Amino acid sequence: MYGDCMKKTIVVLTFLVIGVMISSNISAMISPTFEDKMSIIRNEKLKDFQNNVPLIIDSGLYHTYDEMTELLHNLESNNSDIMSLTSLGKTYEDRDIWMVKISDNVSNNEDEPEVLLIGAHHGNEKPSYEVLIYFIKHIVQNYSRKNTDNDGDGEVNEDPIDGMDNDIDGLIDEDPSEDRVRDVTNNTEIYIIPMLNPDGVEAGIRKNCAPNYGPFGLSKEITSYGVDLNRNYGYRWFFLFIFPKFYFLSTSYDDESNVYRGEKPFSELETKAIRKLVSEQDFKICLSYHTYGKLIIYPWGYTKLPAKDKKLFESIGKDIKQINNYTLGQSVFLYPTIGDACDWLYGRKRVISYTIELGDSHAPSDPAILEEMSIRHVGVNLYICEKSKSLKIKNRGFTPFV
Ligand code: 0X9
Ligand code: CA
Ligand code: ZN
Repeated sequence: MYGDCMKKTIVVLTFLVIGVMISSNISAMISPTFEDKMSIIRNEKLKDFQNNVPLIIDSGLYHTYDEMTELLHNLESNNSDIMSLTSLGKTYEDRDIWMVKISDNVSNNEDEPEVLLIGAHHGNEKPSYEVLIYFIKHIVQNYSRKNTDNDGDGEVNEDPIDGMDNDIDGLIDEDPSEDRVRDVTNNTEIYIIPMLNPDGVEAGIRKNCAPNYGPFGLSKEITSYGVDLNRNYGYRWFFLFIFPKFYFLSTSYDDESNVYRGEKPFSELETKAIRKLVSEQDFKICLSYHTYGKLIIYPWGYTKLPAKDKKLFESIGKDIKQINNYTLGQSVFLYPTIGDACDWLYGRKRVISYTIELGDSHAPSDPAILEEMSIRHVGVNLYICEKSKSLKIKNRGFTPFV
């Protein structure tokens, strides 16, 4: 009698628990809240960090480093009035880190707001450089073009790249404005580093390919290869020693780890190159492109405390969200980490910086998906250039400590 009752209770309880688990998962799938969405992506990413398998694809869909280099040289020589190509220095494997500048009077440093776009901190995140190559092409192809009826419907510039069907013809963003490209090019200075980590891209891996000599560089022999460049920026570096549990899994001083931060801040050639560029220019906004998760995330990433400019991050973020329809939030709620590009850019220089996590895989094989993603982010990039003109941020260059 007693045993029966017990059994029934256990069965009922089991069903109840399963029921709650299923329904909460289903509700997360139907109307994911910010936290639901973040926890799904978080789990996938933290798992991803555990595995070191290089990404091998040769679909021809993505540029190799050499193809990109050749393309950028060609674009520069055909558009030298508005585009310049410079090397920010070499990587460990002797590849140039290319930087494209786009502006009118491109060889002068004019008093125009400066915007920074970076791709491929992580070598296995293919779309992160493709969207920037596409953006460069879009600008040079449209700059000198008169306003065009791109979709042949008798109207001109009636559907700009804003993620909306402005002329209600069932198509989205099909007739962008050539004038807009001209205006942005003439009134801002756009610095684009499409592939910050070319060695990682060629190897198909997340980290770069430089040798490590133990976690703190103290070993005589090479112990492993590669640093996670998006952990190597020097902001709040020592927090890992104080709060190791908080950052567990997302950054590490184990040099074998996929999220190894490097022996010291800015130990890597690639992050040094960014630090130098940022010290010479006065950037207003930065977008750091990654894959994946369809996220727009902003500082802080190292603490749950809100940034001083949280309202501004939210308001610009909402405009970006209009265009790409991604999830917006503070990056710490993806997972806490130390030394990412955006925390340093904002913490040190008050550059309004976002990480954009593109799409839902590291290398979509469908060209239509890549194309759609690229067009949308032409819209995003143009928008932040326009926005940079009206941005006034207090305390630029101010850092409380470290
Ligand atoms: O972990 C990263 O570097 C970025 N994600 S990725 O999957 N592309 O590696 C996101 C960094 C965002 N910053 C924080 N979450 N603090
Ligand atoms: Ca200019
Ligand atoms: Zn990344």
